Amino acid sequence: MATTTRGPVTMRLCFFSAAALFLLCFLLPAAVAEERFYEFVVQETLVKRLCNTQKIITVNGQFPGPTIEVYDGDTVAIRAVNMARYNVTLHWHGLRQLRNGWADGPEFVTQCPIRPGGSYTYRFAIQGQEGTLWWHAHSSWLRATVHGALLIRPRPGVPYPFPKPHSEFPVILAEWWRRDPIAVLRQSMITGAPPNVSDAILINGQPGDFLECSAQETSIIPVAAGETTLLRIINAAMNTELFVSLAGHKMTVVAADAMYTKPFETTVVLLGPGQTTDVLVTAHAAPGRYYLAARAYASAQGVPFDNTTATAIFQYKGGAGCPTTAAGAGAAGAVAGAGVGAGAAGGAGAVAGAGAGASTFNGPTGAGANTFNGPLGRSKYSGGNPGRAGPAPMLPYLPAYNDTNTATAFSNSIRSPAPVKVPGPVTQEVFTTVGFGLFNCRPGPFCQGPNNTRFGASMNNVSFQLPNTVSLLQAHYHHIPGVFTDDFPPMPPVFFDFTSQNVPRALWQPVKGTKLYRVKYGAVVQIVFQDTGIFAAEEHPMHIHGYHFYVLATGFGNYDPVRDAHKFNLVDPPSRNTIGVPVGGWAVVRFVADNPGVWLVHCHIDAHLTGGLGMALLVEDGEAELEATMAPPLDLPLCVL
Ligand SMILES: [Cu+2]
Repeated sequence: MATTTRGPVTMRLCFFSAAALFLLCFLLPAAVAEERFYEFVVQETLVKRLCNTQKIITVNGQFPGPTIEVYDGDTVAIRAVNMARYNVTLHWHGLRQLRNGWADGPEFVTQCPIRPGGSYTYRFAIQGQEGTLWWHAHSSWLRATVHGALLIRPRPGVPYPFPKPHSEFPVILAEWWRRDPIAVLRQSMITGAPPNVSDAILINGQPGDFLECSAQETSIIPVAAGETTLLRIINAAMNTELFVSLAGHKMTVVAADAMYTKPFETTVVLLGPGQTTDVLVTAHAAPGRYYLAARAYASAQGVPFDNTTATAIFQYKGGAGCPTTAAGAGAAGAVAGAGVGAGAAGGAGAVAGAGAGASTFNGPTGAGANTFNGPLGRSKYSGGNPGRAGPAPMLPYLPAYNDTNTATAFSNSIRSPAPVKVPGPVTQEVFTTVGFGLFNCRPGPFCQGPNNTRFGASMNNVSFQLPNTVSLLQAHYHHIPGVFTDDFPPMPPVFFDFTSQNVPRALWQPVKGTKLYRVKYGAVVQIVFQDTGIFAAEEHPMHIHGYHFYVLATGFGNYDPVRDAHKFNLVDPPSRNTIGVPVGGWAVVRFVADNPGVWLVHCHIDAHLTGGLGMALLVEDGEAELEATMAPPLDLPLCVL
């Protein structure tokens, strides 16, 4: 993928602005901010997984997709060219996109899709954010294979708030279907049944040693004894919350959702789809090979899930059982120790195939885009598996699929590193249920949900419907009537024992609508997400576009505003963009509405979003010029009205 760096933004400012800025330009180092350009070609690509060759949609032929590496303060332009046969949009998950919803990406929320043959350049600034984020398609189910890491490094000269790790490695978790994921979705849309569960969990594009035809391609994470590696873990899975464990090593959590956290040690990490977690691992075990494993946290009882275990190998350079030379004589593939050692500091780790017979692990290639090529480079490899060229790696402890205690303990450990100023008092409050619903239908082929229904989901009983002619943001900005209403209810239409396992059937059927909730610019917004027991209670990872929010409290059962207000953490709550609402429980989040526009709020489990588990906030403009949504870019994809 081509990456070029254009002139520093500060220099450009000098040309275009007046004397006051001129002085500023002298004071700021020229390299403080750069404009980075990427070209993302969305295209069909052949890949082999689970013994079969399939066509998937990728960016630039890579799966996982290219890594974007930028610095805080940079401006970024990503030209998306759609060479696939599906409509597509791209979303930059966790980026604030201040006043710039046009670059946010969710289809029919902030833009119409990029049609096949079309293109759109996403332009945005990184303003005061650093850490691990990711990007993904936000159209239909394309994000199953159209996703990648988005790494924001601190401004030059600004250190991490922890000792600089010797190396870094993205760990991208995903799901694989033996079929086209779009076909899986379509089948569900036709029949009304929930979509089929995936066939394998992936780590950096590979299922690992325990799935058929996969062991030879298992992802390797090369480490050097005594050195510390920063693992940037991203849950890009469509529908599965995942536990991640590493054999023989403790992990120290230092960030979540691109916000630093109070460091804590753990043996297991939990991530819902959409979430990221950075962990430091010091290689102080006996040199050798250790499995990094991921498998489901399936919080809903009696609901099918993908129960496979994905593995990668955390491999010491030159350790016992770790090949050190690139013998490459066809049979047992070798790991080139020299390549591993080179240039381990700084950039993201890169795994790239060396072609004929042997697999070589190239060290990080330094700054710039696309240093993580994932497994594609090794896909031709047909000899022995590097990961199997020695003693079997040690397997880590993994919690049981339904281990809610471990999930809760992990989530509750995440805190801001220092006391924060929690905004208050609250000026706008929304109490919303999040959960399933079942639409009654006439028994037949289009009524294949549980007990002759069509499967759905809702917030406050509204099952969210996207428009299909123009996006919500365009309708808002251009005052186009009839696209949405702004009457999303700030509380449920009926109060009941939300988390009971016996919610009366009369309450199971939601109402379809495109309802937005209007927020005053500058309002202090508090949202209580309340899970329901309708059909099944399940943990829902709720994501708010355009914002980070403080998570003041979570709990089980029904939220009680009097009792539970005492549980609010007003000292060091974590700041996140995606919060797992506990199964059969609730979560309270708070933020200042300082970003005007239309912002999707939704469950990041795509099967639930597809069912309608979403809504959108309409944050009004403030009074000042810099408090208003920017004008749309000229190349915003045309809508077919
Ligand atoms: Cu959900």
